[in-house]
Amino acid sequence: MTASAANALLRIERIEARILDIPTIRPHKFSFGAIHRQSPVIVQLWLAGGACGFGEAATIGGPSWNEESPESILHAITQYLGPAVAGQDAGRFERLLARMDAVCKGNRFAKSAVEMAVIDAVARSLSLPAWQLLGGKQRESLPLAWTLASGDSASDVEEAERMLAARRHRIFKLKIGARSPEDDVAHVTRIARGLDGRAALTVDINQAWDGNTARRCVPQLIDEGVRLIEQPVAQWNVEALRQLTASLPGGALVMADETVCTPQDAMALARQGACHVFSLKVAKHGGLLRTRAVAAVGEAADIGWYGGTMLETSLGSAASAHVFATLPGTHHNCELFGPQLLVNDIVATPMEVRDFALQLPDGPGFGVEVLPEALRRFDRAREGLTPVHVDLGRGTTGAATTPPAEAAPAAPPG
Ligand code: MUC
Ligand code: MG
Repeated sequence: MTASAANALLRIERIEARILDIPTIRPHKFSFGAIHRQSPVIVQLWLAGGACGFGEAATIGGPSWNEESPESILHAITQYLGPAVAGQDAGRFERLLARMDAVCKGNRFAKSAVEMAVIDAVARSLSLPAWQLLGGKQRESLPLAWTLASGDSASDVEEAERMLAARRHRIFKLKIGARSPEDDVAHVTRIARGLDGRAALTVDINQAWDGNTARRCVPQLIDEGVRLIEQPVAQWNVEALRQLTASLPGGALVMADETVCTPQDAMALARQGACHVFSLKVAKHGGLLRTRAVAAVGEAADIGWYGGTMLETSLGSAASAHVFATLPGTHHNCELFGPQLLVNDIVATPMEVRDFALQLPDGPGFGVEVLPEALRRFDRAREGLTPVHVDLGRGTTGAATTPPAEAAPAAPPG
């Protein structure tokens, strides 16, 4: 086949996008509120040669984690990004990103879902795993963290014990920042003492503390054995992040999450020595290629990386696993546990978790097969659900919660 005939097969023919609504197995509590369901946006994209690819962008609690929401993502894709890439050569990834940037500023989550579907479709049309288009894999598996975020210390310890016994997770991220800093330190202390050194502990404060609170409380958390401190201060508060990074005792590490989105953010953090680790997330960076760009800045600045999640289904999680598997440099595990937090999944066979590690799926594209009937079943347009709002009351009390009517009853994970 000539090169131009092969290129004709890669022409983008059609794009569809929809919001799914999938309940979580239990309320998941953040500093800013609790969620009871996830609402990923799923993109389906067809090439002229017949290949079909899927992409996903998941936010958390509508627009409460950052500016984008499932509704804004769907709108950006259907009104601007889809038309900008339709009819174009899917194999020219960077050119497609430039076209999307030309019609739409920001909206990185939305762009990431389109780029993901493009890369899946091209990889499938070549019968290759996506990692081969992203630089080649350097690892087959990644140690997998789980987030303890029920809000209750005793339930969190029980949940962690089940995960340890099943050999699924021995790295636990504790979500704090909703209560008073003193109550949070007490909560972490109870969990750390309950687990008694049998697991690695991380905390994610999701921007809740000011610099003084972080300087006062982070050393107390480190005394209890916490080794990775994620986004303790507001996204803009790079100076407090820098001071903390410069002063942390005992080999503990500061990780930027909400503060590091673009390669330029990464560069600014690197110049100031403002963190030890970047939490990489495909959606917040605007796609798989830009995740690699942020990782490259980190590598050049001797900043480690962590494979972050926005609680995607198996589709977005597998895409993230593919790009993370290609990255060089020092990694600090991954947290692609979204599929386990959701009551339902949308793929035929989820990624395997074995011996505390996520195994990279190696089939064509992202190596997972999306089930069309699952897309129909959870489609918001069909279910008639309203946009998801983060639950403010429940996020701050730490009290037991009742799932809303549309959520299935909580089942114990593991
Ligand atoms: C975040 O801020 O890191 C990732 C894991 C989890 O529990 O929440 C997310 C978002
Ligand atoms: Mg985080």
